[in-house]
Amino acid sequence: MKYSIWTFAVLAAFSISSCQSPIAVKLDETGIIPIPTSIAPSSGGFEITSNSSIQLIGSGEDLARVGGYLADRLRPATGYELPVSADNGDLILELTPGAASEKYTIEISDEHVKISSTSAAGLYYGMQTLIKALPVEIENTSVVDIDWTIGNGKIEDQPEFSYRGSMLDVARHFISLEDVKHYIDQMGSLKLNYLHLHLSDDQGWRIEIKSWPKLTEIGGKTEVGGTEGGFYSQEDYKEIVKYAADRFITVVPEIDMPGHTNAALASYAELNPGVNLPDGDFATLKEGQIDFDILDKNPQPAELYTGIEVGFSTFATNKEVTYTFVEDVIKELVELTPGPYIHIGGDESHVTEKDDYIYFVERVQEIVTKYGKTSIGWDEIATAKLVPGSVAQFWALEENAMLAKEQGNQILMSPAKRAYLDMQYDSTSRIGLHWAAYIELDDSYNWDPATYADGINKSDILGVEAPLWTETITNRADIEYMAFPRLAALAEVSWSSTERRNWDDFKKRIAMQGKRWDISGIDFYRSPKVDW
Ligand code: TNX
Repeated sequence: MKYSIWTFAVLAAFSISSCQSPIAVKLDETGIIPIPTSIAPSSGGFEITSNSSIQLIGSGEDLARVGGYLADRLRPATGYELPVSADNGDLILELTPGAASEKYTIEISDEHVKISSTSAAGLYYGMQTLIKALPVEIENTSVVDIDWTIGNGKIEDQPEFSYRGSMLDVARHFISLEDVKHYIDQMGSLKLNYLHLHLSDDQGWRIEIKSWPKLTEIGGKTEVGGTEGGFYSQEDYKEIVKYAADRFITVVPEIDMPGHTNAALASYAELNPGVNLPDGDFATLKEGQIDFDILDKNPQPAELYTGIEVGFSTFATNKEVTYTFVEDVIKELVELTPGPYIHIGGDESHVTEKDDYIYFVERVQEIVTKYGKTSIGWDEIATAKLVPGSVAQFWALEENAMLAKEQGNQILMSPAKRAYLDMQYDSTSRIGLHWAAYIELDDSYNWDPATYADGINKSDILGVEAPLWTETITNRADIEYMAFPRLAALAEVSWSSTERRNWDDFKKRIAMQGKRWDISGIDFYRSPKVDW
């Protein structure tokens, strides 16, 4: 067969031009989640090649760490060396002067990709965006032979809310250190920045407290269903805090009280009110039938509880030992927790008298303040007088959110009907609860925190958090099935403005994200609302 000179000329011209500007998916047609503030595509594209390298402009440990993450994310699938240095490179991370903010910019041209921000956190978020602008094959852990191209253009991005969180309930079913780290990785890739750990509940106490060792010896032994529980040693907890902090995620530890405390009540008899509430029927006892004084002095420890009912336990709010205990616990937690918040729970204390509840919440807030931290509590705490700056986490009652607002306090938005990751998708979901709602993917996406509750506006809101309660969740597969894809939807609710968000567009992007999850072995729920 003979080729004319023209065939070669055309081929040569094509390969020269494709070498200068490779064919790339347009920047605004990639599957970036959360959707950035603005994406301005331009013609042409950038290609990562075997000659590429990463340049760090600026100084500091955090910058070097982000540079390392970028190399770690790119090396396995490209197979390229991608050296990291301060000298030169076509993949540039630049720390710019100015007040640290989470805002970042990415410029992509034929010659280079440059991510700039005034903070390492901003560069980290820019890096996450860059990864999602690359072909999905980048998620592979072994070499894939394709062109690693990105469309040219400019991305400018900054978050809508400063608190973008998720909660893991490690009390109902204990979650291993490894699985928590895996979850933190996913959070980081979605630009979430607060991990709330629900460390104690009726079914388990999961954090070592050296001054009250029976909390974990006894209270940590079991979990829902009666299987073996577990707890984090202080060293384990520090490891979680560090792993999260390295990914710009702040840990918020929660000790739920005065209700949801059966595990502590089983560990220490003296924390119990006079009568053993889970067994004794307090309401039906009549005067003279029981000597309250004697019982008050000799309370029995509660039995360990492995069911999933709520609202039956309470600390003795009228005894000083309770406050000594709470102070010891908070003191140790504060020493382990560099972040600003301590979560004091406060939900569903159905067997605590209203006045006792208010007295308790107010005293515990004072203890948190004394140790230099800010308290967060479930929305019921707004029925008490809130310390200035403390936060009410809205989950159920709008009137409680209003009480917080009226006191001048901010609200963290976790409406159960939208943000709860433990709610079933529909009646066929293999696990999950549905007391608040069935939450399909579009339900978790299509809401606006700033208009969700009457009277609660954008300026009243600290941010958004997606809680994963674990009554029905026992392992990593269960976590993934409930959290993904909804966590990605909620990450976009917390990061991206309402104006930028669009369900039809999200549907396309989440389908691309699904391909990434498939490659990295994350077994997400294949919502029928999406063409995966
Ligand atoms: C309500 S939300 C609770 C939790 C349960 C959850 C299950 C909240 C503050 N309290 O104790 O685990 O429902 O969906």
